[in-house]
Amino acid sequence: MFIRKKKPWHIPEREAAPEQVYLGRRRFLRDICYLSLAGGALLAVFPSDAFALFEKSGNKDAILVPRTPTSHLYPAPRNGSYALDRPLTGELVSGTYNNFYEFTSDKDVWKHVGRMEVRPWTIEITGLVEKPRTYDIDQLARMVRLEERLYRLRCVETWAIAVPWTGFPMRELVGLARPLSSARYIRMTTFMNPAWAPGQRPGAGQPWPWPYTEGLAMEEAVNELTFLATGIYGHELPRQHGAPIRLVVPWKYGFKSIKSIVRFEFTDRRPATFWNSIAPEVYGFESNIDPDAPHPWSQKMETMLGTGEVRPTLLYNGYGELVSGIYKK
Ligand SMILES: Nc1nc2c(c(=O)[nH]1)N[C@H]1C(S)=C(S)[C@@H](COP(=O)(O)O)O[C@H]1N2
Ligand SMILES: [Mo]
Repeated sequence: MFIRKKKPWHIPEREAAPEQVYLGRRRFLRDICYLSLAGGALLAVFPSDAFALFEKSGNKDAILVPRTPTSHLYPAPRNGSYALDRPLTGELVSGTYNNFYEFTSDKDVWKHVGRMEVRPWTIEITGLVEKPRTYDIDQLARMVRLEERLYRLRCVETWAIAVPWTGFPMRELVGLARPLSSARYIRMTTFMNPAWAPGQRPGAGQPWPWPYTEGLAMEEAVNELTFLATGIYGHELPRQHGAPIRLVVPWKYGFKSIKSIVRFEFTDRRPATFWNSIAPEVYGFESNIDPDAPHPWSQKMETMLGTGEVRPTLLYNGYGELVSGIYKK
């Protein structure tokens, strides 16, 4: 993410179908064959075309949905309050172009997550709370009311998606924790497991500050938009999207939406976060989406994955009505 490559997410406009069109397996094999024949040359000269070809071919194996003790909770009823201004991104598109640096710094995360085990999975609630406790993920999923919401997600790299998440508002988790009045921030942490995650092994590229951490101010955490997702597209999260539970804060750049969370720590200090410690001038703690804020590369436009549609980026990603009040003080 730090070093920008050529725009590999740019997918030609001609692929206009908003909903995923699944082509047959034979077609996929043929395309893959072309891909490996044309191989490196094609990728080197026409990275975007090669990528579009791969996605169109529809590798269903890319989307592995874990079966768990709470699979029957999906699909959850949709909360219609969160309408989209654009078509949904196809499942194979958003599930084959991901950021998850624990596994790889390339976008084909789905090929690298096979060792990750999503059960058993516990979530620790700790720090400045009345009710510190460790929850089993399935216990927690039964305690809350799961719902589906359509949200946009905008990566600071300038690609964007629009997807149906399943989960529950983070304020429900805050309610379970009962923060003390001294708690001002929540620090979230992703798993640390080099046996699953090659990116966390010693000598894997940059000396990154694992585990991945992120943080929100308490007022942000209890905003109605702030969502903890356990599912997407009407089923549980595939690993590449951050199974079994990840944050979704759609008015902030995508890196704030931390994946595969194991701990929520309530604290009185603004926590250090993964990308902010690596490059504070590029990845601010707040990182609200703002097309006009000074940034090393322009944030004015965004490209929808799958269709390649280029759209102007909106302040707070278009969610200002719900969140701008937090910042006007
Ligand atoms: N633990 C962890 N969470 C993470 C990341 C990561 O590398 N590790 N990448 C972030 C970035 S940069 C983005 S844009 C979103 C992408 O979410 P998606 O792959 O589900 O679309 O996840 C965010 N959450
Ligand atoms: Mo991102």
